[in-house]
Amino acid sequence: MIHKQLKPFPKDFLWGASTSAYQVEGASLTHGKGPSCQDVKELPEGTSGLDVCADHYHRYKEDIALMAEMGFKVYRFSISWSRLLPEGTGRVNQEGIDFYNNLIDECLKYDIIPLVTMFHFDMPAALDARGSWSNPDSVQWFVDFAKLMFESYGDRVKYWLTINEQNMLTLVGPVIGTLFIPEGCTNEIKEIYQQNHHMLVAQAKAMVLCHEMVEGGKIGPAPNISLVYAASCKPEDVIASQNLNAIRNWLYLDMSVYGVYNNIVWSYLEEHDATPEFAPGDAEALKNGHPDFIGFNYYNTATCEAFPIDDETVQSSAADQQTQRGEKGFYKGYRNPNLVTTEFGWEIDPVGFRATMREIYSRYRLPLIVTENGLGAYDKLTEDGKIHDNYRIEYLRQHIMQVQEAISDGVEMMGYCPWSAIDLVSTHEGIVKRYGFIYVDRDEFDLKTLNRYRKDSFFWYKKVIETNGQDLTD
Ligand code: BGP
Repeated sequence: MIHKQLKPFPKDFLWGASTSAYQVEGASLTHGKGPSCQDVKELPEGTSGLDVCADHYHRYKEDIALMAEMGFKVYRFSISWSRLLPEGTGRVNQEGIDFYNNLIDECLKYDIIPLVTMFHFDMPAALDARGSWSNPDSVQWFVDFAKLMFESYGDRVKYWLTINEQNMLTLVGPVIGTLFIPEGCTNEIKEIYQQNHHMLVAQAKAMVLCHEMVEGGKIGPAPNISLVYAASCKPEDVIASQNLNAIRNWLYLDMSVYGVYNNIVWSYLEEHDATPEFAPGDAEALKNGHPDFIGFNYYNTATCEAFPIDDETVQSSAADQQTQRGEKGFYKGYRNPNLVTTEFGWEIDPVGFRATMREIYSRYRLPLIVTENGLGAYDKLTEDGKIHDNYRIEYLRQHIMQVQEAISDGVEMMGYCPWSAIDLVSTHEGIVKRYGFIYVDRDEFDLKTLNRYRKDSFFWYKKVIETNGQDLTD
C-alpha cells in the first residue's frame, strides 16, 4: 500500500538503543562475578576476550549521560545472571545487585526507562556444568533468578524482556558460543529442542511471576524475527519458506503468545524423532504465560527455496544469525539478488522490515517494540576525533522510515531500540565490528584510551528523537 499520508510516530514512542551485559560491561571475572559460558568459550580467531569490552561496568555514568544527551527515552540492557548469582543458583553477589541498582538509578535520573533483558546469551558456567538447559531443573533455576531480579529491581523496572533470541540459541548456538550438548547424546536435534522446551516453560513462568511481583510490570519475549521470502512463486518454494518461517519465527511467538507448539514445527520434530518431553504441568504453564508486548530483533529478511532430497548441494555450515543455511527436504537458503549486503555479508532489507512488522502484528495483535536493528561496520576515528558513519545513518534512516510505514499500516509500535547504544564486542566478529552511536577508542587487542566519541550518527539520532521521527535528514 502506498500511503497518501503517513501517520506520525505516537507521542510517547520509546526511542533508545540496546546493549547486552557480556558484550558491553567487561569486568567479566571480577567484582564477584562468576564466569558465564561466554567467558569460558573458545574465542573465535582474532577476537578479543570479554574482560574489558567497552568497560561499561566502570563507565556507565558517562555512557548514560551520553544517551541522555541523545534524548533516549529508553535504554535496553541485560542483567548478567552470573554477576548476580556467581554459581547460577544460591549465593547472591551483593556487588552485582548494587551495580544494576546504580545503573537503573542512573537511567531514572535522566528519565530514561530501563528495559531489562533477563537473559542474553550468558548461561552461568556453573550451570553448564550441571547440564545447562538440558537439565529439567533449569526451569526452576531461571524462575529463581527471575524472582531475585523482580524483588531487587521491580520497584523501578517496569519493562522486562525474557530471553534474547531464543531462536538463535536454538538454531546457531555454536556460532554465538552457547551450544551445550551433553556427552553421549545420540539425537542432537532432540537434545536442542528439549533445551528449547525448557526455555519456553521458563519464559512462561517468568511472565506469570512478573505480573505477580512487579506492580504495573510489562514483559515480552525478544526473538530475532526475519520474515522468510520464497525464492520464486514455485509452490514448492513457498512451502519451503513456510517451513523456515515456522522453525525460525513462529515457533517462538506462537509459544510466547498462545502457549502452543506451531504445527509445522511439531511435525518437523516428529519426523526427527525429536519431540520434547513435557514434564507434568508444562502444558498448563505454557498456556498461563501472557506477554504484554512483543520485542523483536530485526537485521534482515531471509529467502529460501525447496531443497529436494536428491539435491546434492552442500549448504554452508558457517551460517550465523543472519546468513543462509538449509536442511534437505525442508528448505534451502537462497541469496536474495534484490538486496545489497553489509561489509560483513548481511543482507540489508528495510522494506522487509515493514513486511515483518505487518506480519507479526497481524498474527499476534500485541504492541511491538524493536529491540535490535543496526549496521555493523569498520568505523574510523579521524585525527580530529570524528567518526563519519554516514552508511549507518543511511541504514537507520531507511529502517525508521519503514517503521513509520508500518505505523501507517495500523501496526501498534511502542518503540525502537537499535543495536547498539555504544560500540561493544560482537557475538563472533570482535569489537572492530562496530554498531554504536558512541565510539569506544580501542582496537581488538589494543585497549588504547577507551575514551568515548560521538559519531555522526549520534548527532543525527539526537535530532530524530528531538523531532519524534519527523526529521530524518542529515
Ligand atoms: C544479535 C544479538 C546481539 C548482537 C547482534 C549483532 O543476534 O542479539 O547480541 O551481537 O545480533 O550481531 P553480531 O554481534 O554477530 O554482529
